[in-house]
Amino acid sequence: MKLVGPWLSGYTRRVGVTLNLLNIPFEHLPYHAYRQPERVAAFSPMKRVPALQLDDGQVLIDSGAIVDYLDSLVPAEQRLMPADGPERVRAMQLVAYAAACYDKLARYCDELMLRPESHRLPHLQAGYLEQMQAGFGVLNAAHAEPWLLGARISQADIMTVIAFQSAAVVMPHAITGDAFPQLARLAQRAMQSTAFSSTVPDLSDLQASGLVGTNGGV
Ligand SMILES: N[C@@H](CCC(=O)N[C@@H](CS)C(=O)NCC(=O)O)C(=O)O
Repeated sequence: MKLVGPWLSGYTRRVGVTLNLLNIPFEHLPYHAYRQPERVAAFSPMKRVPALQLDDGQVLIDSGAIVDYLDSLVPAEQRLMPADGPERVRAMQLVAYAAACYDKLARYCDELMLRPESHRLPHLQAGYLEQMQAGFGVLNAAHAEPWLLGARISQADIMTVIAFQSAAVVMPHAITGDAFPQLARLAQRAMQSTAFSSTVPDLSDLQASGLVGTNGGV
């Protein structure tokens, strides 16, 4: 399999972490949707990442659809989403909150990356941050031990850790471990696994995208 997209893209990282946790080998093609659109287009006609090219040549898009497919490749006891019942509903809702936080972060980042400072709309950016804080608040309160659903790691942990870590890098004064201590602990626990630690975006990639300054700050 070939995974198209950089780790800077949290949705791509979601698929990378899933492949790692499920022990599915893959080749990583870290093409950037905005900086290398033609390379991305060779796999993904809408020039979006992630895209996953299967060994038979078929290309899947959309991280949610991709991780659902990947779960179908492994035995039930290894899957990263509960099959049914209240646990599945809870997992789906936690993933929905985490993905919504990431979506707001992506809009905020688009403002930083694509719009000249003089054309940015401060009330939009403040609104995105407020929505993120509300979403992270829900996830912070939902925490169980050691993972969000209890004993086993799930897609809820993957998307939550990725959204929280990404937001903490872009907004280090607002999205912090002090404000969301359970999420900070969850991220620390996840980073003990190479599934997560091997998919951290390069600082140079963040700088090239204008998301952090050259000293690592915003
Ligand atoms: N719902 C999609 C969102 C994918 C997405 O927003 N990808 C971003 C990078 S994180 C992208 O490719 N943006 C460029 C574009 O949409 O034109 C998923 O989960 O895969």
